[in-house]
Amino acid sequence: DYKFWKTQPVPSLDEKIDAEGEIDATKTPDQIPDSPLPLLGSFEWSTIDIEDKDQLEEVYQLLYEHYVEDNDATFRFKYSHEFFGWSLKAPGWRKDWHVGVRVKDSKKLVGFISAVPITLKLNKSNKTIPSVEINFLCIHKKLRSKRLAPVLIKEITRRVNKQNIWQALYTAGVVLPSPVSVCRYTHRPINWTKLHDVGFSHLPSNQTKASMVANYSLPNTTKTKGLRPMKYADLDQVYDLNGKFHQKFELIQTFSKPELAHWLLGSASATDTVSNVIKTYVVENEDGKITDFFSYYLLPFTVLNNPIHNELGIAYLFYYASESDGEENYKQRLNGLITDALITSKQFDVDVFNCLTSQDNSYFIKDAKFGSGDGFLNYYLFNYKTWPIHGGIDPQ
Ligand code: YNC
Ligand code: MG
Repeated sequence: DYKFWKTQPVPSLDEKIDAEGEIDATKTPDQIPDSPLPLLGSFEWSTIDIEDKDQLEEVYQLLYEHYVEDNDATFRFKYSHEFFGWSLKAPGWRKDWHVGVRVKDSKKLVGFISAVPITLKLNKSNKTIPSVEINFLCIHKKLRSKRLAPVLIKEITRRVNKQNIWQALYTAGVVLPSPVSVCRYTHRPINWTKLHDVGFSHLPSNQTKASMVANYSLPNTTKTKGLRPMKYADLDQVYDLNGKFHQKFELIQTFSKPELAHWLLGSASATDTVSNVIKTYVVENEDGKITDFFSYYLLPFTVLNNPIHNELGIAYLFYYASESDGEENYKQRLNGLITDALITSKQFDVDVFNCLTSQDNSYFIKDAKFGSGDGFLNYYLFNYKTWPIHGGIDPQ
């Protein structure tokens, strides 16, 4: 019955939304307490310095063992140190938004929650909202159901409010009051045999293993003329293309150029370092103009209790944009681009390529052989109500 969520500025599940806007009356940072809520006697607050290798390793270990699993507890998200750097050190990041809870005596890290700054934009009402994205809420398995999560949520809220930010975006598999949008996960097998071995994909009774492998086989080379990895020098063009493309969606994140560089190249400034986490490709035409781009991030699963495999390579479709217009034309273009995304992902040991039913993904999901998964992702806004959103939205 949502004892905690009932007390928070979020719409209730049965609420009829009749107007858009903030839920709580406007406050100022000086009305917010200067110190954290007290924790139960045996725990203490601990701001995590993720630039310190040992502390980053502690977050890694906590999430490696206790973070999100699939419904059957066969797989668990495996975030790498590099992935944390990418998602937690976005431009404008703050150390005090990496909040830990430790056991007082042993100093063991048993809880975590994080925020990074983002800018939300509602295109219908043309409203821009400085916000945060909340991620990596995690509590040690032995300390579950002790109402620690609400304490972590209230503490991150306090720290964010202190910076004069009053709205947040977050996603979860669980249903809470109240989703602003719901997307379904879809999966495109790349290495069907391995997916079958670990129990991710099943053999339909009217098929053979060989016919499944043949069905999902992909060429070795990409088809779109002018496709190549994105470079820092492409940033200005990609920025314009992305900005124009996103105008059609109802709820989007807007980016500064350093932010876009961070999210698409793994670094906010020019660098030769290639990210192992985020992969972005552009299409450059004969005149040197960038006409399309796509990106995906790599986030493996730990395979739990399997004698042969301990990791599953997974790519997640991230941002993309295309200049092509006319529905048929655009649909074909998108299909070509996504097929190329699948092909490029093979070199990164990807076993399955995932995407959500967000953005314009319905244009290619079926043709590119993505199948519906059993997982859903709910999108939430904190302290802001608006009508249900279709498509658009951060694909994370
Ligand atoms: C969840 N995922 O309903 P009620 S996603 C939010 N997000 O409250 P307890 C959640 N709330 O129903 P446990 C939640 N899961 O009484 C549960 N809750 O109102 C609510 N799992 O607390 C739940 N990571 O401590 C209930 O539960 C209350 O010990 C119960 O801890 C929950 O990062 C959890 O799935 C999820 O580690 C930490 O199960 C634990 O079970 C766990 O007794 C595995 O909590 C990992 C996992 C969640 C991933 C994510 C987004 C989090 C968003 C949090 C909300 C942010 C609001 C905005 C704040 C900033 C505002 C500004 C400005
Ligand atoms: Mg708890």
